Amino acid sequence: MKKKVLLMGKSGSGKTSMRSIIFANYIARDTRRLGATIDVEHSHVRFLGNLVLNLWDCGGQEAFMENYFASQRDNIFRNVEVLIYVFDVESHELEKDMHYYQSCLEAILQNSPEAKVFCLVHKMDLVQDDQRDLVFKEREEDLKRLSKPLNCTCFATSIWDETLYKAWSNIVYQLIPNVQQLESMLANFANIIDADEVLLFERATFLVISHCERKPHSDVHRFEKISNIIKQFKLSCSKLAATFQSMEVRNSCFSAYIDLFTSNTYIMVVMSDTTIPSAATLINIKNARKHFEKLERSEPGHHTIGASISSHMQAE
Ligand SMILES: Nc1nc2c(ncn2[C@@H]2O[C@H](COP(=O)(O)OP(=O)(O)O)[C@@H](O)[C@H]2O)c(=O)[nH]1
Ligand SMILES: [Mg+2]
Repeated sequence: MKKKVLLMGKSGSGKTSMRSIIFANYIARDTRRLGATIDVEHSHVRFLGNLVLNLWDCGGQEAFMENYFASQRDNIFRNVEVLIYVFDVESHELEKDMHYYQSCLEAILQNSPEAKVFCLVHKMDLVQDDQRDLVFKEREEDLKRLSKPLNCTCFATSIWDETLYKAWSNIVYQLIPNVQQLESMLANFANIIDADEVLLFERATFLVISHCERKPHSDVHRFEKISNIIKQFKLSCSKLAATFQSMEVRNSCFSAYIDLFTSNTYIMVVMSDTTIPSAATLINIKNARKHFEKLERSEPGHHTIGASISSHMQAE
């Protein structure tokens, strides 16, 4: 199942940087070396087995933009599932940015009226800490007003912290088939083993694709923080030619387990009953694996050979 994702916004706003960090294992520092994107760069990201994201990173120089709206209009804006529009929060040409955004929406409305629209107010790290909320709220209001009759979802992002993961997890979540079923299976599993919390991460990107919370937690940013930290750790493992497999963290209040799960996911289980031995939880995770594998394979009407081969390899 292929889904077309358009990544648009002015040149230098950070599109290629965020795509490289989420999907190509770049670290934030390396993005300074990225060259400008010429015209459209296509990449196919196999995500959760059958789901392939077809990312169109559209170079944002004005000459290209004009082209997208004229001669390339149908080609670019047809069959779009998701539009992600990136705004540089420090841009001095806000009006021009908004103008291009609106042209983009017009083309979407015409060619892919069902597309979901996301706006990222990006490079928030450049805004003073105590001003961020205010600046974002203002932009969000403007963007929502300008987007009508379409709805847009806005996120404040930066490549330098976990906000990038928050935004992309939300975006990708909208694209996953079977997501409700996945969620209810996860809730079921969490109940059975009496976990505080269970999360599923996509294997390559470490984006959170599903979670179940049975005990409230005060930090609403914890998922993105974990994605960010574990992804960094996984990358440093791969520099040593080692594969990150699992991890156990324990203190006097809880134990947390992160483990390879299905062919497409990692799982994290948080348990506050510290009398339950690790081995028991690890066996429970192992036993749940096959049920989740089955769900991944049973996507209605979309049995692809690639996905079944990778599930088979995982089963060894
Ligand atoms: N401060 C800051 N710089 C960023 C951020 N994201 C990207 N950049 C920098 O912005 C520059 C342009 O990024 P690039 O991804 O090439 O922009 P694109 O033209 O939209 O693809 C690069 O030097 C990045 O390192 C961010 O969140 N904060
Ligand atoms: Mg670029």
